Amino acid sequence: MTESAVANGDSKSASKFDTTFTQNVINATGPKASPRIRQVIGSAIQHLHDWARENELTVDEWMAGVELINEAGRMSDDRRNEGQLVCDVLGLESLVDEITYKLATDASDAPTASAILGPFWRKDAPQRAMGDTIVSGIENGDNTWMHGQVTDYLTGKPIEGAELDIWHTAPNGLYEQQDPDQPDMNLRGRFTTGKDGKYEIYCLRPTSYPIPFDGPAGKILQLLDRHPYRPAHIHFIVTAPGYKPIVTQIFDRRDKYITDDAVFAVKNSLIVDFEPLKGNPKADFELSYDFRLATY
Ligand code: MBD
Ligand code: FE
Repeated sequence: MTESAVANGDSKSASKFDTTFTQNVINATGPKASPRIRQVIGSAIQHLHDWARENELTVDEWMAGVELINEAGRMSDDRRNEGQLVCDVLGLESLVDEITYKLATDASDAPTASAILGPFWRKDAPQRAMGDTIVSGIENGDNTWMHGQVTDYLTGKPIEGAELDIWHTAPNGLYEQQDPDQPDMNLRGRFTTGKDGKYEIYCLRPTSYPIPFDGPAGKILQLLDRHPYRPAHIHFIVTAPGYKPIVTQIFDRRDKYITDDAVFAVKNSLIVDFEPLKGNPKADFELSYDFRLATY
């Protein structure tokens, strides 16, 4: 390739190169490959080849990438999804979220916006009674009374039987599965709304925290001269019979990293205010937040 091809930064790279070789690779796809596989992997091969050509990728650079992928695999188990974390720091999980949930816009009368799942959700979090706390064994947390309503976004009607699956980090910045000192399933729970669609949960006002940076995701951050912090956030999966599930997060407006999330997940409509609360012996902060669901 030529210097000028690099310099003018033409992103429609397919035509810049003699791609007979790339076409041969794509054309090796057999007749039994499904149309979607043919399309998506064929396109991935095209982009990968163009990317290698555009950057005149060296053997050492390519091998460093291979090693990074292998290391992510070695580190991953059911407590840690390093491959997902690598995608997160590259913005890929947030991009796929954006592509998938076009309906969930930032308009205030739209369904609640989605946000990425991240690597720390666990299935089968304990079912808890409405008004219970998800906090156990933590003395130094900002206890918060979180409450609101789950409604149908079109009719405004309360949704009975909606399940809120909630999870967040401890003040030390760790999810329970990362932290041997926390009880199993701490700071997680599933709550089901009654007739009025209302919920209340005692949780903590979370803090900003660094995503695990002792592996490939951290290596990428370091190479790019980036920090590993996420703004304080609480994760939710909200489901209800007959409604589209929402995977989302809410973010603390006053957090230092609110405009600088290491995994690019913040959306305006998901930014919330924790208000100081007086006269409740169980909490120092109040957080009011409603979830609006869409039918299929
Ligand atoms: C997290 O806690 C998280 O929520 C995401 C999306 C990525 C890394 C760590
Ligand atoms: Fe998280």
